[in-house]
Amino acid sequence: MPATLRALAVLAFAGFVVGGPANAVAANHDIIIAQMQFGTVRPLHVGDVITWHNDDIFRHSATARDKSFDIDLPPKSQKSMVVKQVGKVDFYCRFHPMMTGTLDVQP
Ligand SMILES: [Cu+2]
Repeated sequence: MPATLRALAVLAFAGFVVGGPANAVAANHDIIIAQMQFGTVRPLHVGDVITWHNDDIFRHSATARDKSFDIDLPPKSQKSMVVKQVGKVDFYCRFHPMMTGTLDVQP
């Protein structure tokens, strides 16, 4: 193909790589714990930050079944963590095992 077209193709490819999901800006996600339940968890990407908010008057935790994280949350506290692994991770509260949720992490 002509050199100019090839250059355009290379530029287009570079643009795709730079703008691709791997370089997406990390998003912040708030997961609210209230009335003994974990709130909505939106789809996540590696590098995103989750801030867990415990709005209850009880102590809770956000504990991964695969032990990849274990966040202790005293009443009316909040803590942040960076999402590091791809896949679905089920989590629960160590103090109230009926409280459960799932992180769905894309690359
Ligand atoms: Cu709890």
